[in-house]
Amino acid sequence: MASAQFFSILTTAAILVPSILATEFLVGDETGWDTNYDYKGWTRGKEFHVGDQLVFKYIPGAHTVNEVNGTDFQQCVASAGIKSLTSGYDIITLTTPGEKWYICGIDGHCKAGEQKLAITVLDQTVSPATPSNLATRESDEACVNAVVLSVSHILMILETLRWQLTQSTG
Ligand SMILES: *[C@@H]1O[C@H](CO)[C@@H](O)[C@H](O)[C@H]1NC(C)=O
Ligand SMILES: [Cu+2]
Repeated sequence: MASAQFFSILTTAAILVPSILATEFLVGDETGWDTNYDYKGWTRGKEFHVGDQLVFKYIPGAHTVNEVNGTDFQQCVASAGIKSLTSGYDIITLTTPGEKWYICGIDGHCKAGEQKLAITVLDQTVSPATPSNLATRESDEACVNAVVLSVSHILMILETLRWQLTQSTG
C-alpha cells in the first residue's frame, strides 16, 4: 500500500518539477506585441530555453504573429512564414533550440514599426545563473525545494503510519 502511494507521489513530482522550471515570457511586458517597441532591448539579459513559452498579447486584428526564417526576418516578409497566429493571445512553446524569428504580418508593422522579435533558444539544461536572470532562477529553486520538502514530508507521514500499523498488529 505504501509503495503504491510512494510511486504516485514520485510521478506527481516528476510531472510538477519540469513545469515549474519552465518560464513564461510575456513579449514586450506591459506593452505586449505592438509597433515602435524595442524588442531587441526586451530580449537583453533574458535566457530562453526549450520548454519555455512566449506569450504575444495584442488586440485581435490589430497585429499577427508570424514565425519566419532569418532571411524573411531581415526583409520583413511574413507571407510564406513557418506559422501565423492571430488570436491576440498567442502562446508559443519553444520546442527546439536555435534561433527563432517572429514578425507582425500587418503591412508596415515590421519594416517601419520595428515589430519584430529574434531570440536564441538554448537547450533545457540549466545554465549558470547570470545576475539578470538570477531572480527567476532563485524562485525556480525555491519551488523545487518546496516540492522536495513536501514529498519528504509525505514520506515521513507514511513511514509513521506504517510503523503505527506494525505496532498495532504486532
Ligand atoms: C525562408 O523562407 C522563405 C519562404 O518564406 C523561403 O523562400 C526561403 O528559401 C527561406 N530561406 C531559408 C534560408 O531557409
Ligand atoms: Cu502589427
